[in-house]
Amino acid sequence: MTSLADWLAGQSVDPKLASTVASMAAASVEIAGVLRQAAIKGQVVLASGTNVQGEQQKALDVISNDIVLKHLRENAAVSILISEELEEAVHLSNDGKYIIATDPLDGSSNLDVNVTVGTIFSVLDAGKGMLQPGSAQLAAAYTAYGPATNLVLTFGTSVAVFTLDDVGVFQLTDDEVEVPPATSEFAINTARERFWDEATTTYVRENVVGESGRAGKRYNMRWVGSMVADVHRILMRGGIFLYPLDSETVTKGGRLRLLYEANPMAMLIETAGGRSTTGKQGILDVVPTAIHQRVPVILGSAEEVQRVEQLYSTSG
Ligand code: P6P
Repeated sequence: MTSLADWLAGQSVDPKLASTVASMAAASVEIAGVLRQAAIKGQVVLASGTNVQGEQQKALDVISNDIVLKHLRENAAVSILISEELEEAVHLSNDGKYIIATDPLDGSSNLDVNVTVGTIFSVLDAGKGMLQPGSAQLAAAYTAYGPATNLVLTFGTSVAVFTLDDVGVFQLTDDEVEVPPATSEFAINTARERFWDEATTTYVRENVVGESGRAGKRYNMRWVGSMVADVHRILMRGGIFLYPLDSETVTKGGRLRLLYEANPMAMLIETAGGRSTTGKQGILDVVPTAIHQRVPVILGSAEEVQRVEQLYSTSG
C-alpha cells in the first residue's frame, strides 16, 4: 500500500502545497475520530449549550472548524482560511503561499441519522487573492466520513482516493478515478419541483418516463442530502447531481457555496472526465464576487450534463 505521505512525496507539486493538503488530511482524520465518538461523549450535532456533565457544548460543525483552524495554524504555508463556519476570512500567516476555502462539515444535519457527511476544501494561490475562479484552484479534495473514511484528492491531472486504515493513515486505494460518461442515475431534491425552471423540469420529466423518454432508458434517483455522499457516488459509478437555480433560491444566487462546495467538487468531477455547469456557464469559469457566494450546481457524467446544458441553451 502507498500512504498519503508517500504519494504526496511522489507528486510534482510544490512541497509546501503538498504539506498544506497533508494538514487538511490530518484535520479530517481528527474530525473522523470526533464524529465516531460524538454520541458517546454526549456531543449533539447542531445544538450548543451544556452537556450532561455541565460542560460547554459546541456543535460538531464548529468543533470541526476548530480542528481545521488548529492544524492550519501549525502550517506556515497557509496564509488565509475561508470557512463556511466563519463570516470573515481568517489571516493565519504573513508569508503563507496558499488560501484554504473549506466547508469543515458539509451535510452536518445528517449526523443525527448517521448518514455520510464530509469535509470539502479547495487550495488557491494566496498571491492572487481570495476571489479567483475555480479554474485557478491548485488542489481540491473532500473527506467522506462513511462506512469507510475516504480522502478524494486532485492537483488537476488525476483524481486519487485514499482510505483511512486502522492506525489512522490514509492509504491509496484508487489513483485514476474516471467518471463514466453515461449514467442512468440522477440526484436532485424532487420536493422542490414546484420551484424548478423549465430546463430542470423537462430534464427530470424525460428521465422519469423511462425507456419511452428522450433518453430512451430507465433511470433511478438518489438524493442523500449530503453533497459529499452524492458526489462520491457519482465519481465512483457515474450519475448527475443537480441543485439548479430555482424560483426560491434565485434571490440568493443558488443554494450551494461557490468557493468551498461547487468549485472543489467541479474540479474533482472535471479532472475525472465529467462536466459541471451553473446552467449558464461552467462552474469553474465563475468569477466570485464574495467569499460566501452561492451558485447553481449541476455536475457529473459528461453526456448527462451536456443534455442539461442543451436544455438550458434552448430554454432561454
Ligand atoms: P436540501 C447540506 O446541507 C447541503 O449543503 C449539501 O451537502 C446537500 O447536497 C444539500 O445541502 C441538501 O439540500 O435542500 O436537499 O436539504
